[in-house]
Amino acid sequence: MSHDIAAGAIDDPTTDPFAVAREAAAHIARATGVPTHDVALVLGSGWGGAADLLGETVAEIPSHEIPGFSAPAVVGHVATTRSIRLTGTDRHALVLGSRTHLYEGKGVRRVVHGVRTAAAAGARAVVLTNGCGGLDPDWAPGTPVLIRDHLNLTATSPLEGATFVDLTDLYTQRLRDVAHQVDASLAEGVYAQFRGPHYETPAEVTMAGRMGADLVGMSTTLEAIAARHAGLEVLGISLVTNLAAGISPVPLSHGEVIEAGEAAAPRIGALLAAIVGRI
Ligand code: 8IG
Repeated sequence: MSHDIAAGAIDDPTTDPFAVAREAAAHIARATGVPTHDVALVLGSGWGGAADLLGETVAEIPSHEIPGFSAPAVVGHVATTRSIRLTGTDRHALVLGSRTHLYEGKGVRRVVHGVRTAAAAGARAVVLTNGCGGLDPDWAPGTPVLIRDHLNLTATSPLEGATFVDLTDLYTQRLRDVAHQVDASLAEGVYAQFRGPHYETPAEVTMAGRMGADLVGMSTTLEAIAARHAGLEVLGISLVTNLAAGISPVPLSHGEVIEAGEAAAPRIGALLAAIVGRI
């Protein structure tokens, strides 16, 4: 089938990744019966159930069947893509239940394929969520934090060639204001993306803090850049699932991440539903 050829070839330099994204959007429209989506969400670590309160799930499809998408690599991630009709509206959210991480080694095009597909599916805004380490000892595991700006420490970009994109208001003030209307107490922070998959050393966390980071993680910044390039408004929300290495007296574990996500699920689910309803 033609979409398999395009999907397999997304890393081929002669393939247009935006053409694969259009194919993926066409597949989603066909498989969900929803011709266009209005907003998209990417669910990171700890956010698995957080979209359940958005509205009625109209369709749920295995993500790996969509052209250009690959199977999830992280335990605790959900490998489906859902179309949800937002409660009380005729608008639809496209919920990507997992993401491809840079550390998987599949290339940057795959990392940002989800947001490009969301744009091709008609979305005007994307909510990028993640689980991350926090540098502020006051942010207990389970604290949601709005991303105000980022440090892309991956030494790469999703954009190819002379594609100069302004990132001054990347995590738009407008959407952060919307989030603050829902919860005025939401903290904001600067998110630093490391390549991973190892967590940082305590020295690297100190470095990130001196460079201005409040949050450390392994996702989001490349997707945000690609989203802005594709014309999407971006809202980023991190769930602090652990104190960053050296801030916490105990070593980091993925189990702790899953636990913090489960404990925070009701709060972040309600938060997400209220925010997306107002976007
Ligand atoms: I969840 O402490 C989660 N993801 N880089 N550091 C990095 N990524 C993370 C962390 C963390 N916690």
